[in-house]
This record gives sequence, structure tokens and C-alpha cells, in this order.
Amino acid sequence: MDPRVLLINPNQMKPVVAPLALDYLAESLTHHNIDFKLLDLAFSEDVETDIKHSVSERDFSAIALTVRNIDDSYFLSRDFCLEKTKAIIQCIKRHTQVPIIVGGVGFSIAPVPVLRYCGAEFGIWGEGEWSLPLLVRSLSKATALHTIPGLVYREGSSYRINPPSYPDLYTLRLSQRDAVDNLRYYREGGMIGFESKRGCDQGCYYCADPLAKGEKVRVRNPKDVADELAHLAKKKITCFHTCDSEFNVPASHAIDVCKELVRNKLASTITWYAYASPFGFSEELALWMKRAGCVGIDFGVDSGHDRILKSLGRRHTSDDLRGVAALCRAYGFAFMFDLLLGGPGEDRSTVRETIELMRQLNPTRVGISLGLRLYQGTRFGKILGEETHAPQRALFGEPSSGMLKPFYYLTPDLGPDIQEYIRDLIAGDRRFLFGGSEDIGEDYNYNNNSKLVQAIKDGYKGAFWDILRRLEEAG
Ligand code: B12
Repeated sequence: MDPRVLLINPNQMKPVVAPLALDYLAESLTHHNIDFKLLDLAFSEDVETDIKHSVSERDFSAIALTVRNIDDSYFLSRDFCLEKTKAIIQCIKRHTQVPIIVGGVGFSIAPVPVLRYCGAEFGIWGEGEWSLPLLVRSLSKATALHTIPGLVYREGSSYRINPPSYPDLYTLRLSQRDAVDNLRYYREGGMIGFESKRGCDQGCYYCADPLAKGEKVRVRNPKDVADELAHLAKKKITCFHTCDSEFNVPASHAIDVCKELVRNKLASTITWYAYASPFGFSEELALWMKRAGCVGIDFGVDSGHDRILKSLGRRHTSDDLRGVAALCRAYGFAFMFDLLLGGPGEDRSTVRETIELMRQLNPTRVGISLGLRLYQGTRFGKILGEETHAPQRALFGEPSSGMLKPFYYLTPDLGPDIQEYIRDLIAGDRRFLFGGSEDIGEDYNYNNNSKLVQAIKDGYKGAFWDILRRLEEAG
């Protein structure tokens, strides 16, 4: 029997975010002559019935499930989404014995703990385009599992992890995008994601991206990226969001992608948003991003205080932020500065100075996250997460194997009333999106955000922060 895979998206957060990974994996399976079917539970009204129906439809050789989020990384809600994914895996197991393979950025942040917790048979750490077809074929031919890059599986009483490999992304074709119902996601999610590169070499001490995506940046062929957006634009999908860790790392490739979008005349029909680093954001890049249709940029700023930036392992300084703000204003981008407050060394004066700098620089929006999510393999996870090193009162959430359950560091030097302190500093300024507020318009969590869901239903498109901004401005 030819192998056949059931691809499953278990992510039910609203507004919906399209499972980009499944589009890319589907293209790779097709390339390897492996048939697939996609079950997208994002739109399911009865998960058990949909699973039962899908698994009984054909003889599948494997079920491949994407794990995008372990939790919502949001200090105040601490939604442990992996619990829901585990329930879905248990439900699948009630209806079939077909082996289950998990992968995805959430899985790759903590491969063995996630596999153990979810009870799936196999996991693939890192990129799936090469390893998934190999694994599916080896399951039907019983070839040796130890040769499959990034494969995580049980061997006796422990787990074996094969080293991941990062084949040449430049030659990989990912532009088809026709497995997922992207048009529905566009209607209900307001934008569609795309990747232009993978990996991040910035080394920020708290960030899990290098664990999941690798520390070495690998870039896609700009032509394939432009083809991908052109295919989607033909389906009348015209607003996009980058899914790179940082679009401008490296800036030279970002410029090449922009030039390609201009060259194939896409730039005049689409708009897009990007995540970018304040380090290495040049005038030349701003110019090309503008020409290529970019309308909004979300900068991972973290702090406006140079000592704190250093202590987070960041490369930019407060002077870079001044330069970025001036460029964004000159080129007419909506731009967001995302703050991450409460790390080691932070105190009320550094928080105050940061908020004051934000007021001066006047970005379109400022996102404030309080508390650092700790991940096992990161520098901060290793140093701050060890109970023996960090004072107990700095750690929040439930300690668990592999730091799977939401687990945060918030320096006790900020005091117990730090939320009220920040709220007083913001003083009702609507440019600030501060997680935790009950006030409509300030809710900076995209996990089940009914205000955003309604706005998108009413026709708003774009990055969520920019939709919140426009809603607010519309009164
Ligand atoms: C872009 C982005 C966003 C955008 C999405 C825009 C869009 N339209 O797509 C926005 C801003 C909306 C967003 C929102 C959120 N995000 Co976000 N996001 C990202 C980012 C940068 C990219 C995600 C992505 O699509 N990557 C591209 C795809 C192709 O990669 P991939 O899924 O990893 O898939 C590859 C491999 O993992 C593997 N693979 C994937 N699935 C499978 C399955 C199998 C079986 C196999 C074998 C392999 C495999 O192969 C794929 C191709 O190589 C990631 C960080 C990152 N660098 O990945 C964070 C990230 C996923 N987000 C995160 C979070 C927390 C959220 C929110 C919950 C935040 C919030 N509270 O509001 C929401 C949730 C939204 C939702 N509904 O799910 C966290 C999750 C961490 C965690 N603890 O779980 C991440 C990791 C960021 C971080 N470092 O903290 N996000």
C-alpha cells in the first residue's frame, strides 16, 4: 500500500491563525509522492466526531499533528494549550492505532517533554519537509529509524533524539500553499503568514526560537517567496504577515525579498506586516520594505534602557530605537514597539524610563508584556529557572518537567503592585497595549480575543495590533 498521511491542525485559538506548517509539509509530501488528507480542527464544532470520521475514511500509515503553541506565553492568562492538544491525541487514540507523529515550533522548544506529555509515538524536532516523508516511508518499509534527522522516539525506557539536519532551504519549493483553506483563514483571521527564512542568530537570553528553528539563519529563494504570495493573491488573499523570527536578520536577504516583490509587480496589490529587530534596520531596508507593500512593523524592543537591553542579551541600544522611530515615521509605516518588562536587573526606575522613552518616540502602538516565560534550553531558563539560583518569589507558575507548564520570571524588585504602577505610568494613554487590563482596547492577548474576532468579521484586515489600533481610532 502507498503511504498516506492524515495531517491535523489542533489549534483552536481565535482569531484563527492558518497552520502554515501544514501547507509547507503538504507540498513536501506531494513532492515525495505521498498522499495526504488534512483535518483542520480550528473550524471544528465537534472534535471527536470529526476525528472519528477522518480516521475511518481511509487506511492511513501515519497521523501528523502540528504543535504550534505549548501555552499562550502570556503572564496573566497562562493558558496551557498543550493540555488541549494532548486531549486531541487521546481522542485520536480512542479511534485508531495508527502511529502519531508530532512536530512544530511548540514541540521543538522542548521535544522530549512534549512527546512524553502528549503520548505520541514520534516527534520530529525542527523542519519537517525532509524528515516527515522519510519517516512515513520508513514506517511502511520498516527502515532504520536512527537515520531520520531530528526524529525523537522511545527506545526502551528512555527517548532517543537523532540530531536534526538543516538541508538547503534555498532550493526548497514552498510556494503552492493549497492544502490549507487559506481563504477561510483570511476571512476569519484577517491575514495570512509566510516565511522568508528560518533560524535566528541573535542569541537573546530568554528566546526559544533558536531552540526550535536553529541558531543558523537559512534563507529561502526570494523568487519562491514571491511566487507563494502571487499564488495566494490569485485567490484574493492580499494581506500577509511574515513568520520569520526577524525579517531583517539578515537585512540583505530582506531587501532581496522586497526587490523580488517589486519586480513581479505584487507590491501594488498586496500589503504585509513584519516582525523586525531594531538592530540592523537601515534606511535602505525601510525604503525597500515600503516599495514592496509593507505597511506595518512590529519591533521586538524589550526595553528602552541600555543596561536592561544588555542584560537580556540584546544587540540594540536606545539610540537605535530613536533611529528606527525616525525611519518608520519618515517612510509612513505603522509601527509597534514590543516591551518585555520584569527581567533580571529591572526596577521601577528602568520601567519608568522605558515608558517615558516610548512616549517620546511615539510609536503607533506599544505592547507591554510583564514577566519572562522561561524555557528549559534557553540561557535564562538554565540560570533563572533553577530554584536554587532564583529567589522563590521571582518564579511564577507551576514548575514542571521541561518547563512545559507556563513558568515565569518576574523580578521581585518591581514590588507586588507593579501592574498598578505601570497602569499609572501609562495613565490611560491608548497607544499602550498592556496585557492584563480589563479595559476593552487594551487587551493584548491574541488567544481567544473576541474583540478581534468581531472586528475581522466586520472586515478588518492586518496585524492584530494594527486592527486594535484602527478600532480604537474609529472610536
Ligand atoms: C508569526 C507568529 C505569530 C503571528 C502569526 C501570523 C500568521 N498569520 O501566521 C501572530 C502575531 C498572529 C502570532 C500570534 C500568537 N503567537 Co506566535 N509566533 C509567530 C512565529 C514568529 C512564527 C510561527 C510560524 O508560523 N512559523 C512558520 C512555520 C512554517 O513554522 P513551524 O510551525 O515551526 O513549522 C515547521 C516545523 O516546526 C515543522 N513542523 C510543524 N508542524 C509539524 C508537524 C509534524 C508532524 C512535523 C513532522 C513537523 C512539523 O515543519 C514546519 C516547516 O519546516 C513563532 C516563532 C517562530 N519563529 O516560529 C511565534 C510563536 C509560535 N508564537 C507564540 C505565541 C505564544 C503566540 C500567541 C499565543 C501569543 C498571544 N498570547 O497572543 C498567539 C497565538 C495565535 C494562534 N491563534 O495560534 C509562541 C509559542 C510559544 C509557546 N510557549 O508555545 C512562539 C513560538 C513565539 C515565542 N518564541 O514565544 N504569532
